[in-house]
Amino acid sequence: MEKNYKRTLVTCALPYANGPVHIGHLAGVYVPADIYVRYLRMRGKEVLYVCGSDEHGVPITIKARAQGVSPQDIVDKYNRIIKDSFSGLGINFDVYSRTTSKVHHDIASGFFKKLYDEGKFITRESEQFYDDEAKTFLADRYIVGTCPKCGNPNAYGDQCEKCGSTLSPEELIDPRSALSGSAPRKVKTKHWYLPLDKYEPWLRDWILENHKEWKTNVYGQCKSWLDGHLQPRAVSRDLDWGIPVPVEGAEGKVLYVWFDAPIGYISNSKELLPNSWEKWWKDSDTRLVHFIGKDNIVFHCIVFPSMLKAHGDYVLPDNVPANEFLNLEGDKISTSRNWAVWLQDYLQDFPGQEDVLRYVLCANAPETKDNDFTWKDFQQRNNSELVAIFGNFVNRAVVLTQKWFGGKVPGDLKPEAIDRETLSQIPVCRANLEKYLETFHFREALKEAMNMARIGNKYISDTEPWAVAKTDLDRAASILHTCLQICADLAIAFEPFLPFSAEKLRDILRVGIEAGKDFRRGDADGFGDTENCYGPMDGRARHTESCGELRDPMYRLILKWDDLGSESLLPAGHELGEPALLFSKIDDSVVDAQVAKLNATKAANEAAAKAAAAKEVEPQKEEVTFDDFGRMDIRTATVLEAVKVPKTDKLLKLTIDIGIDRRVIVSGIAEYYSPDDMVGKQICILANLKPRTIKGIESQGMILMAKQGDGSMRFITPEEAVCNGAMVG
Ligand code: B3M
Ligand code: ZN
Repeated sequence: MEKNYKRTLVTCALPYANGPVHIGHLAGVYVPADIYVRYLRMRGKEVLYVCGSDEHGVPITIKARAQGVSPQDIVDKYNRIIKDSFSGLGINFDVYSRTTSKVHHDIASGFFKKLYDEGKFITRESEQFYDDEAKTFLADRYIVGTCPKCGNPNAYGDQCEKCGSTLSPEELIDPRSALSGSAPRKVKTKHWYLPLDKYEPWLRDWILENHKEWKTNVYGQCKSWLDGHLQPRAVSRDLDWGIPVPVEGAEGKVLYVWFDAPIGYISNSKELLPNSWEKWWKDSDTRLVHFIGKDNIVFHCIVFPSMLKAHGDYVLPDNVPANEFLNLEGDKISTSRNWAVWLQDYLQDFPGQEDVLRYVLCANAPETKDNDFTWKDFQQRNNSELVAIFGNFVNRAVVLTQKWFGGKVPGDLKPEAIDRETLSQIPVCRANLEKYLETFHFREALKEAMNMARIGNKYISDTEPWAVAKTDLDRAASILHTCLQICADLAIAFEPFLPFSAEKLRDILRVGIEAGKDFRRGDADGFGDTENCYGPMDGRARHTESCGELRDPMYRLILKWDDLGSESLLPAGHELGEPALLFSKIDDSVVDAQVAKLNATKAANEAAAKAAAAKEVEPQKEEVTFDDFGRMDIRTATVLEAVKVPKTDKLLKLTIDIGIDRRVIVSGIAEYYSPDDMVGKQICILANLKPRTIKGIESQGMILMAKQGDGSMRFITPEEAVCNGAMVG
């Protein structure tokens, strides 16, 4: 089954251009993809690395309406923000285009038209909510009403944000249009469907028989979809934002966003490589790999492949290494609740520490199950792994070389067995590293890279060159010679994971790297602007390869992946650059500030939820006369004793002093107050309520409580202590 492909096309899920990117996206999709691409390129593979923004779909129109701008304004804004923040983290796609581009509209339209002409779709009529006032069909999100499950009066037609239930607009009680507020009516509409059921036998064979190597979470999800049997899927929508359905009689209809978005991978490739894109998409020697999050599995493993199969011209994905979700401090990341660490904020708050985030997100990647990001773990991994192991090792090796050998790699003057033994462990790590990277086990891969640093760190601690140098400089030379070889190994091995630090390390070692080739255009860098003129990524190496000239002769030493683990990467006499710290410690105050930011978010969310709940006030009751009111004996009282009523959750038995007597009232407040909270409290009661027996206890009156929309209750307490029995009125 292992095929020798000529080239690899790597795509990353196209982020919706309606909000910035957060750590969940990064850990799930973009960091692993970037590691993979960098690795393949270092190994000399031809790779095209494609992403861009997904700019259609209803949520974008909703955001635009909410802000009083056009959908185009929204996508223009976020396309740029997202692209810039990716690049701030060292994630530089060959192309980051957008699904509102002309090329994309043409390709997606043409794709639909071909399937349409060949009779690959079926049509179906259905009834859809229509807003007569706004004269438009309503997407599920544009219908609001009361949730049948929890009574939230503002549930959406696809979901209730209060109780989290998935809904259909038909289930809403008293549905109304979010556009005009009027009650929508059902109107017949026609749509095109891709009959996925017809592709089911083929999909079963293709995935379940021929792609058993897919990650278990991906394979498992596919299997359960297939076992549940597939239904035809609508590929059009009644909406005015999107790519118009290119057939007659389809006015007011656009391609469903999940039909056009994956075609964006093709369009973006064509936009970058107008003359040679087809070899990437139509030649069976191309290996297509989609990096996505788990919520996109069905679209990339079932729907899009069926579309590609129906079309017939294109290659199918060879692998779809989807990750699970990353949580944040124990809670699900949520854009609407602002429960996230946003990439742009991180880049601002942690300048120069881009790699720390890359490291932590990879070390914690939710590869097989959901995982949690915490700021404490972030700090801990930085301080006790990056700083204490990797950085500390490199720093000791380089500083001692400066001190004792004038900054030149010393010769291997007095070798001992431990040197060889130590170096011999590196190729073992390398073999594991490669195996893990090639099978999308990035966490394990990172551990192997880190093991190389651990090996170095242990070796330098065990051999103590700082002490040895004082008595045996030749032996110290051998030790540092060995250490520096490992430093060079690290500069290679970490390039895919921590490109900023790997580059810093190469500057310290004064070496370049053969990082492979990419397709980024940019004349300033000497790439040239023709599509076939692509050059290596690394600043130093680029210069050597594109024009044969060297910026600095010391960089003539170019490391390659294949050098990893060889025993003489840095020859004796090679002059090092300036020592510098690769990583720096992150103090408690820094992570505490981040946690405080999250706590503030949490508090704001809770307050907003309370305010929303409190607003759900009861309508006014029937009118009463002054006399009616005058018959109520409402007065102040003090709680003398409070005990829980046995075998109940909610009831407290209170003994109270009401000025005229002492009596017992049973009250359903145990959820909100404990008996201890109660004793000594001054409250208000309705004294002349006819006694009732509750759980065998006679209750003589009622305590007045403020009851909020969420059901929570609070006492009505005099502003300051008054005598018991004071009349309220
Ligand atoms: N726009 C991203 C998401 O579901 C979605 C991916 C499209 S990939 C073709 O978050
Ligand atoms: Zn609900």
